[in-house]
Amino acid sequence: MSSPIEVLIFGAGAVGAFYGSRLAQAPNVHVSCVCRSNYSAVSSNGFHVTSPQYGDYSWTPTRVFPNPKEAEKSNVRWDYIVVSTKALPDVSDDSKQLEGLVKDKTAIVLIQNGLGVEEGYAKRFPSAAILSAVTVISAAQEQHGEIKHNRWTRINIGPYLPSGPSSQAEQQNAKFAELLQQGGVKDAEAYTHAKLQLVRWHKLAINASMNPSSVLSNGSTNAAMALDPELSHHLHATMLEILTTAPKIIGQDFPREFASADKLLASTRKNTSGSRPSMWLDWEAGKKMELEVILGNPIRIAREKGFEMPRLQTLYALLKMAQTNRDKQADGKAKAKL
Ligand SMILES: NC(=O)c1ccc[n+]([C@@H]2O[C@H](COP(=O)([O-])OP(=O)(O)OC[C@H]3O[C@@H](n4cnc5c(N)ncnc54)[C@H](OP(=O)(O)O)[C@@H]3O)[C@@H](O)[C@H]2O)c1
Ligand SMILES: *[C@@H]1O[C@H](CO)[C@@H](O)[C@H](O)[C@H]1NC(C)=O
Ligand SMILES: *[C@@H]1O[C@H](CO)[C@@H](O)[C@H](O)[C@H]1NC(C)=O
Ligand SMILES: *[C@@H]1O[C@H](CO)[C@@H](O)[C@H](O)[C@H]1NC(C)=O
Ligand SMILES: CC(=O)N[C@H]1CO[C@H](CO)[C@@H](O)[C@@H]1O
Repeated sequence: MSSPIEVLIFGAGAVGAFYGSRLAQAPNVHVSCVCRSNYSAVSSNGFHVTSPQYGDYSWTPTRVFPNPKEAEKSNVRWDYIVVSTKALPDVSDDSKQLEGLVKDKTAIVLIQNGLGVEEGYAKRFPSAAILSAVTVISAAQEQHGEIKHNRWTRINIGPYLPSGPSSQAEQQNAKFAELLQQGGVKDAEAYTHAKLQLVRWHKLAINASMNPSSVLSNGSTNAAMALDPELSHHLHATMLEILTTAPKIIGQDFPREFASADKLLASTRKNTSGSRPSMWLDWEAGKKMELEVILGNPIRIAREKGFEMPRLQTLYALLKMAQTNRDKQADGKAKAKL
């Protein structure tokens, strides 16, 4: 048999561990992980996944590392390094962590929300293929190594090629989508650079409108916001701002099958199950929100091309200051205890 395809998952949280466990089912694929807080649990017991679609199963990664340095010492030549940390460029530049791991022919796969997540990797590793992926999965890691897949598996992946085609990146991109399919993810699909960027902007129309608005209105559910006349007007206008700016930046219209702002809001109104955006959950937990990739980067990317998105800019400015104030207060409280 030919030598196995070596995949390294960097940031084995809910998303990374779920897709890692699926890739491991494809023939002749080895999947290893870099874990952080969950290292000891995962290195002794592996992962346990519960899923309405794939059932309950255990998954033991080929190798488990406590940090990237240990992964480097293993001397494995990684075919794919999957990055599935939360994208927090204002907190840490995770691309730096991959130095020493990216070799000739290593492709870097980014499974992260938001916009502009690729730039740091493309700058640091100019000759590596960067594959950009967007998922709609709902999953959570509720305890060390315990992955709860709730619903949805769809993942779209496209080579990040802002300066023109590359047959190597396109080939690696198609292969990665095929491995996911072989692992049972039937709706994994390979896209072009432009179409994948349009997917990112389209997803942003939901996240960049709903998430900050939920936090700024002190934890409204998506449905409550879409049902309130003033808030619904605000969400609609914010979505339109994003959906009309993106095609001007990318130079291509949204494919017809992508839902309009009206449709997105109509389906949100129907779902009264009480779900709140993950940004609200992060805010409540006192964690840093994915503010830069959901709000800051899109505003800056548009501005570089001469476009302003004033509603988005307002949400960004207010929320960023709210986070700064919250963190200052928390620091103050921590110091007072000492
Ligand atoms: N969960 C979902 O349903 C969902 C759906 C769609 C998109 N997404 C997107 O997918 C991305 C990942 O989300 P997630 O829910 O999987 O987050 P998560 O469960 O918090 O996973 C992130 C993982 O990365 C680890 N990590 C971070 N920095 C690390 C480092 N320097 N070294 C080693 N490990 C590191 C974290 O370890 P620690 O525990 O030590 O912090 C954690 O295990 C985000 O961009 C998110 O927006 C998530
Ligand atoms: C936000 O809501 C919580 C309850 O979820 C409440 O305790 C808190 O006082 C509210 N904060 C503001 C500023 O209204
Ligand atoms: C509505 O949201 C809930 C919780 O996020 C989810 O369980 C349910 O499947 C959603 N319903 C529809 C119709 O999308
Ligand atoms: C983005 O929106 C999706 C769909 O509403 C949601 O599942 C996800 O948690 C959101 N992501 C963030 C970072 O808030
Ligand atoms: C030991 C430890 O910190 N475990 C963590 C495993 O991952 C979940 C979800 O990311 C955390 O909530 C746990 O604290």
